[in-house]
Amino acid sequence: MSALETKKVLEEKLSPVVKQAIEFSKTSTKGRKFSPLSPHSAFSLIDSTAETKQKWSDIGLEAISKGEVGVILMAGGQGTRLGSSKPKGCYNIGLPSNKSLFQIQAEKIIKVQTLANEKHNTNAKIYWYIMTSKPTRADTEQFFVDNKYFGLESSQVTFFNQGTLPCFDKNGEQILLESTDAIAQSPDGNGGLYKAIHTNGLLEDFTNKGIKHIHMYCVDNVLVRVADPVFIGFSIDKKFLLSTKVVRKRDASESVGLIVLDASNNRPSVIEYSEIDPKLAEQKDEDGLLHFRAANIVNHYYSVELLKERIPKWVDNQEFLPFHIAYKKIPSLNSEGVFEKPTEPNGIKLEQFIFDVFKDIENERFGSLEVERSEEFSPLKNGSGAANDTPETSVANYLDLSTKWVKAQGAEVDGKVEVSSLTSYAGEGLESVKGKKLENLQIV
Ligand code: UD2
Repeated sequence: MSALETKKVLEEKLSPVVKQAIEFSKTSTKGRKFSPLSPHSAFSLIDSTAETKQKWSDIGLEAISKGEVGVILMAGGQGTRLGSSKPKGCYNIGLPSNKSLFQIQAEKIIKVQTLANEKHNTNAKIYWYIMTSKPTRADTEQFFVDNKYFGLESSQVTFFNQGTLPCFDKNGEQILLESTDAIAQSPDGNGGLYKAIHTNGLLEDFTNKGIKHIHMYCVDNVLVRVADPVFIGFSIDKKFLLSTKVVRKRDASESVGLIVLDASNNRPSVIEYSEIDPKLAEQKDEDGLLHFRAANIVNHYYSVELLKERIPKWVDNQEFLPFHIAYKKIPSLNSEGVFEKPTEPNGIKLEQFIFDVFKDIENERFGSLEVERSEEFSPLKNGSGAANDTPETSVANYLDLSTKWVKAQGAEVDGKVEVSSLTSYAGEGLESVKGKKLENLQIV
């Protein structure tokens, strides 16, 4: 089919839905009622006892030792705000070790796999499924090959591509043309994960490998605990089908989604930062805390059982994965048919949001676990010099956590140190630094 025929067919099919998405983006939370999640769904690691954490960690490590845990990394984002030409995972944030986000995360997997196998005298593998988009696939795969998979076996890593969606003009009527024989397209958002799992046959792969539990996270968090046994153990212990990690929202304007209960269907929901009514974001309790403060950090647990049962229903279904719009500068043919790179937003990119399926989960099977931001969340979103979420804040938060860990073990530190993920997963196993004097920016 020619580009013009494709354009016509897709316009007829999608234009009404895109117009709905435009209307939704204008009204989204207005007139809707929300409340914080109820206590039987929302737990806090900050308020949990050491025994509870140990219990969850043991359950998670046992699942890993049985080879039942797989990891999905979402790495299809183009990192536009960061201004990097390479995929975000390749980015060297500036640690003393010069490790990239991909290397830090690969080493987390190696470490937690070792901890589980040493504890259970097994030789299990954690399989890592990395979702890329067309723009990030080649560079990502080459980076792993060049770095010999950072010590993982290449058979442990599977790359798979997410889908694309056509770009529309600003009123949702016409699909833009990238050239006379191609329509303009962009990655279909992190909600494209479910379709990508489906079209790439990953559910069969999970079954063949005996994987029952999936930890899904996003690439741009330098503190992420990949395949976190505590989180996986929590979800297994509570028999949740889907659970999400949250941190306390930094301030009303932080660019994070909010986990809430939607009164319209009494189901869990996430209100994205780009679609929330500022009044709702700024609402405070008597104690001065934000009323809505459970910040989504794109860090979810899924049971494979849930994915098998529900993905066929979710995919290509606007009820569960509606389009969200973003006005963007889209290089395309102008009205005279001449290719141009606009300086102002000239069209709409469509995205699906991974958390829009939360409403399909029965409340008693949905869990939320609040974790300590300083230990688990430091997003890399913006280039150097921005107010927050930059390479500098990522490095500072990583080094602060490492330094806290070694000081807790009785080391003396002249400045800050970097603890490698191969040395310690979450602050454990650092007894050897007791009584030692560590130099500034030393790698432990
Ligand atoms: C995301 C969350 C937001 C909050 C914030 C925290 C969504 C929709 N929004 O906002 O609620 O949790 O992160 O940091 O999840 N990605 C893909 N394919 C795509 C688009 C994104 O794989 O087509 C990945 C991307 O590589 C990253 C993650 O999704 O790993 C989130 O990236 P983002 O930049 O889309 O999300 P952001 O920061 O706007």
